[in-house]
Amino acid sequence: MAKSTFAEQAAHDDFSVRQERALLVCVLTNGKQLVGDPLAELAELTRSAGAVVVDRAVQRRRTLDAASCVGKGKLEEIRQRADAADVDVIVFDNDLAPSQIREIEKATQRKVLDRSELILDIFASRAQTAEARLQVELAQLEYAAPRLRGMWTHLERIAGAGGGSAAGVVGGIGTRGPGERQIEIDRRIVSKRVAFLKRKLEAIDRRKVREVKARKEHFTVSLVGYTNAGKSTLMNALTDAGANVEDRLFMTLDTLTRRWDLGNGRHVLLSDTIGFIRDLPHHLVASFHATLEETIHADLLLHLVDVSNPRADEQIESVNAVLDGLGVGDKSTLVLLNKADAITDSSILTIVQQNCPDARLISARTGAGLDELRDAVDERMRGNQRRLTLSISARDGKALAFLERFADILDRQFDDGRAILDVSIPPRALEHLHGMVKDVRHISS
Ligand SMILES: Nc1nc2c(ncn2[C@@H]2O[C@H](COP(=O)(O)OP(=O)(O)OP(=O)(O)O)[C@@H](O)[C@H]2O)c(=O)[nH]1
Ligand SMILES: [Mg+2]
Repeated sequence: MAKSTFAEQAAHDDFSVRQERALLVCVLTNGKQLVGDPLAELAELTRSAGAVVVDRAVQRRRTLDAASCVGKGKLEEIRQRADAADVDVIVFDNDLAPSQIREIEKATQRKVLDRSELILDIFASRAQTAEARLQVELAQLEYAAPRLRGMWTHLERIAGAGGGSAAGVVGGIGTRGPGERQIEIDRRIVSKRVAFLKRKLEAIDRRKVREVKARKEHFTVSLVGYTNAGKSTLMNALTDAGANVEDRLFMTLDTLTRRWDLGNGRHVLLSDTIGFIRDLPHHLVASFHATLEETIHADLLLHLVDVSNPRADEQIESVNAVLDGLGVGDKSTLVLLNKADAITDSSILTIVQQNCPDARLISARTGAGLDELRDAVDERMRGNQRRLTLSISARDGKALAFLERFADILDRQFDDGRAILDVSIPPRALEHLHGMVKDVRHISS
């Protein structure tokens, strides 16, 4: 009796906390260099999506198989291994065409996902804010749209085969069967929803642009980097942001901006945002444009690298590619080699340092290198400042208060109702001052 209750309970527990069991597959084509475990990142992504990795298969081929990515023999081996390990889902590191997914699903009788779908799935499960949810939904629908066609082509074919005289003529009269109608309906629903989401996101984008512009008198610094590099940990070490930190990919999906006091009366605004990854699905980058607004307009980027990761060098390249895609590849950047406390293979550090000689070694966890980082940011900010003498009305309290806040006042004198100020001022603040006060006079510059 007790035994059966226990068994029932166990079965119930198993059901209620059941994580999908995943088999990972990667096809390496010739010319692709192998650094470390080729499935390490896919395993992390799978774990971050909430599934458990139970088996892995790697195949080397000259080219990818057009029909099923892996060859026929490997496909049969995958089917057997999926049966043996009671696998629910097969995840491919390679991006798959809809027809390839269908082919592999048919052969293995399992759900098949590719890397982009897995990333979209993680984003969907992490999206907390209304904005992030809209952004993920748009990316998912845009990714799904071409697959919709794929999903229904078998019905098109069935309808075509039974289409009397037009049978076999692609796109002929006989193809307008129920499948075709269903595709039209689905496409209409998807495209209406996509248009709706785009309109909403454009409005959010415009609001974000206004918000970012409103901060333009501040020097703004944005953390960027590969997912899991430690951006939120650094944000928390430098400010009181209280950002969520976890050893999972894509923990952060929004942007958090906080004041970072540089310890000498000066401060900057620091933003922590979404992490990047190799081959980030481009729909995601496009729909997360509003979230990346701070990064796009930042004065300085801090590119954080997890230098304890064997693929640190590759990850730098991937982040640079996303930054180029956002049009900020040539923005002023400091490269920070994070997790200095966790380095086990110093050859990785050597390679990265050769490629990025100006990079600084830090640890967001232990705080090592953070004082030097503060000084370096302060230097960048001040390097950016202009030294000049201004004359404004001594009665303009608002302008004087603004200068106290956003400029370094090196000397001040009053003469005939005017304040003559020797200042070191960021260009943005000077621009803002001119918008605020009509009679600012530059005495020297
Ligand atoms: N050993 C060590 N671990 C660190 C350091 N910085 C961050 N971590 C760990 O790395 C993991 C990821 O940290 P996060 O700060 O969430 O990374 P992130 O870059 O914000 O990641 P996403 O938001 O997912 O893109 C966590 O487990 C952190 O504790 C460090 O300097 N040393
Ligand atoms: Mg984060």
